[in-house]
Amino acid sequence: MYTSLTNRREFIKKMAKLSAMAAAASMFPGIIFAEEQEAGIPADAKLDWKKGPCRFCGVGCGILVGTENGKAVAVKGDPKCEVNKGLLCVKGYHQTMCVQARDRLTHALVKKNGRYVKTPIDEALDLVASKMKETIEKHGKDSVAMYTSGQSTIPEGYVASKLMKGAIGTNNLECNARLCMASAVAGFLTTFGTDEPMGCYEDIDHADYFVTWGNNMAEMHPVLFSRMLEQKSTRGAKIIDFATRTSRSSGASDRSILFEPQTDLAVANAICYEIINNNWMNKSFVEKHCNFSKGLTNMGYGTEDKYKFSDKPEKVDFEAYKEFLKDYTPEKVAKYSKVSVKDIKYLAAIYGDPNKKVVSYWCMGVNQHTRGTWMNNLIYNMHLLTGKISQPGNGPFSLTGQPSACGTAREVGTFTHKLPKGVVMNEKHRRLAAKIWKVPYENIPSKPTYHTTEMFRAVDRGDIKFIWTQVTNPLVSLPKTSRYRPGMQKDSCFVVVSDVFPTPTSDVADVILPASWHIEKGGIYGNSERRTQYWDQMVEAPGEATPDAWMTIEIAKRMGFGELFPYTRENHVDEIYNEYRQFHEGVKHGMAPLDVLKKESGVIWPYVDGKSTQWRFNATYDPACDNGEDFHFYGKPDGRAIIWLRPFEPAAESPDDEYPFWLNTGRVVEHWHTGSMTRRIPVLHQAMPAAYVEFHPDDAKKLGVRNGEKIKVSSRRGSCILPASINERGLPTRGQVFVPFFDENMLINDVTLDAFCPISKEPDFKKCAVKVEKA
Ligand SMILES: Nc1nc2c(c(=O)[nH]1)N[C@H]1C(S)=C(S)[C@@H](COP(=O)(O)OP(=O)(O)OC[C@H]3O[C@@H](n4cnc5c(=O)[nH]c(N)nc54)[C@H](O)[C@@H]3O)O[C@H]1N2
Ligand SMILES: Nc1nc2c(c(=O)[nH]1)N[C@H]1C(S)=C(S)[C@@H](COP(=O)(O)OP(=O)(O)OC[C@H]3O[C@@H](n4cnc5c(=O)[nH]c(N)nc54)[C@H](O)[C@@H]3O)O[C@H]1N2
Ligand code: SF4
Ligand SMILES: [Mo]
Repeated sequence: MYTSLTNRREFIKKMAKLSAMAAAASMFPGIIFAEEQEAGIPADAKLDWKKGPCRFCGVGCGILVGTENGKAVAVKGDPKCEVNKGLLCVKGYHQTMCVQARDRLTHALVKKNGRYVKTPIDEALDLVASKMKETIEKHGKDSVAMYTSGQSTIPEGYVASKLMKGAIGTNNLECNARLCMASAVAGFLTTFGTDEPMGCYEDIDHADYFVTWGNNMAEMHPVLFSRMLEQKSTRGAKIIDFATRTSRSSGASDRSILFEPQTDLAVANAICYEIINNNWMNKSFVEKHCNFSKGLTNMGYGTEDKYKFSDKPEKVDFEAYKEFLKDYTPEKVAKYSKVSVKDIKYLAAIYGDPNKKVVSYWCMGVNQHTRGTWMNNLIYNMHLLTGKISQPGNGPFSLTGQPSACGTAREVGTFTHKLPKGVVMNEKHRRLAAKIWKVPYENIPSKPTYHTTEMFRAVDRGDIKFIWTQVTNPLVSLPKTSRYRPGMQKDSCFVVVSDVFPTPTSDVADVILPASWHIEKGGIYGNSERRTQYWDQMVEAPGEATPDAWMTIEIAKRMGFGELFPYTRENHVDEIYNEYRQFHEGVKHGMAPLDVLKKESGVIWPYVDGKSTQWRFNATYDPACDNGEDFHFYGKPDGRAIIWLRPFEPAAESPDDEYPFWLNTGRVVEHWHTGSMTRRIPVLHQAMPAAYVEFHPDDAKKLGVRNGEKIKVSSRRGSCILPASINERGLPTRGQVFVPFFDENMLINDVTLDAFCPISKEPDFKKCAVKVEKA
């Protein structure tokens, strides 16, 4: 029933009557608009349509899934969902096709004498629970760990946290969102004292300029990008792509400005220098609502085995800030950023013009950065200095990548230091969690243990002896997998992997648990704009595949914690949400009740008196502002946001004589992360069958490299052989190569470096030094 990609293109050509949105969509081939979706569905089909969020990215498009005889046979965009208004991208439209893959995990597999043996799920769960218990008895609570995901649903994250932190009493719970938006969180907390964006997608309808800071929205947030294109074609809004690589986003932008990797720190400071130097600063806003602070510098890159870091921020005055910025005149910065003085001044003038509304967007270029927290702070600086924040069309907007990075990883808090409300270090927060979870307060340890990279280092060292991964594929997605794969293969650690397909991670598992996929279970996600999205189970899961939350509950029961997990299999999503919601009552973070979530295509929090709060910290929109001022940054005790003095510091590893190229890694529109799902969707796999290494044509010429030629990319850590790509999807700057990480046959993370931002602990997948040679 799905239209093929070729039919689809034909169809696009034939489409004459286009809405403004569809017109924008048709400018970009990754987008599928409503009429076309309908055309893929036979007119006589009697389908039962159910709503939910898309399985894939953090945009959080609403989908409608059409089922017939218990099978999902069609997907279309939900026209009622404010996020996408009926639009979808290629991944969204074809998503349910992955469940038809022949190698779907339908039964538990237990490794016996080196071979996987099909095992009844109850027996496999018995084994997992007894191993976990035994390990705790022998080696203590901190010898067991769970590693989960920003793609876990809210109930899944919630029961994982309750089991690990509340019942067992260890903070060994992390998730892949550490690799993704930890720097965004640290940025929010350091600048505003409270997490998540203040604005919402409606900003797109009001902004005059969109500045993207090293991300590729045309491929990674395609439906939002098409909303921006719509504003470009209807209102003349402008898109400025500021990046280290020419991508599809650059091609569709009004201006593409390239910079040398890592130097975004310096350019942001130069923009602030210009804002102040030209008297573009919004003085009254800064005087009323901001403080200035500086923190530790030269704090290292976390590459040592056990890395400890604690910052001691120091308040400074405006004069000190002005003095600090003197190192960042456009002339000085142009020299090493390779951004011209003219372009720096052009960017500064956009932020500085009081009559223009600006939204900044960023994602992994800024977050996966050894100074990722600083880079987040610096983007806020530009908006705070000009007062362009928390108003329709004006604001810094940190994009999330995964469908529930906000809802689950950040709000439920599946990080070592987090609780559903607040952090483990805070006694009040521990007391609240203990009360709602009905566990003794003393159960919840007050010290964080391992962040992601350290967790896998602890597995490698033998300190963690049991690890359970859910909804993530770390042996493809971790940095420096050349170290962590052998670590996970050691006999010292019992490895449990829950997935829907076999992966390079399940290859090293002692037990593989078969999970139900998205529409085969109910769930709740939270997208980039604080929108909570509910869906019901739509089809049955195959074989003994089971919802992740239910498997966690079954383990908890088998470990003797049954009383704390009194949920029913049929209704556990609702029951868990009702319990979880108690953590977030009040004007600052109130969440919508279930009946509202069930009715609507997503609801933005804070949900107060039956209404969503679209712009936080602005008294006109946000009932939590209570200091009598027009703006109130209530995350900070004095209600003021912080403008940070954050210098430029070099990357952890830079090109040198032996390894002369930068390696940048990332994604393509067709594939989702490690490709486990999208490579099993025929149209997506055919459209992008294999990874590649992308060269600048000048570098390719110098090296005599031709398209398709096999190239060995090596670093100090490992190597990977890939076909060369020149003038195809994108174009790195000279001296840089780019490799997407979706292909498990070409593991580029064997090459990447596990250096991280010392504040957020998020690794820098975007920069390390490599050499390239013909293989
Ligand atoms: N199709 C598709 N969409 C996805 C995903 C997917 O796998 N596939 N994944 C989702 C997830 S989880 C995420 S996190 C997002 C990621 O979304 P993006 O961040 O947009 O994508 P990436 O390809 O990871 O990052 C590429 C960008 O990193 C920038 N970069 C490299 N070095 C630097 C630097 O030093 N500074 C700055 N500022 N930028 C730099 C480059 O300019 C490049 O544009 O995508 C989400 N959407
Ligand atoms: N080189 C490089 N590496 C990177 C990045 C980069 O930019 N460059 N980006 C990093 C970022 S931002 C991210 S977010 C991570 C993502 O890294 P991962 O989370 O490791 O990647 P995914 O492919 O999303 O893994 C999700 C797994 O869950 C499985 N799955 C799907 N649905 C379900 C379900 O309902 N239940 C269960 N149990 N399993 C399910 C899928 O089959 C898949 O194997 O990668 C990081 N790694
Ligand atoms: S833009 Fe993201 S949420 Fe929307 S359809 Fe595409 S993958 Fe799904
Ligand atoms: Mo991500």
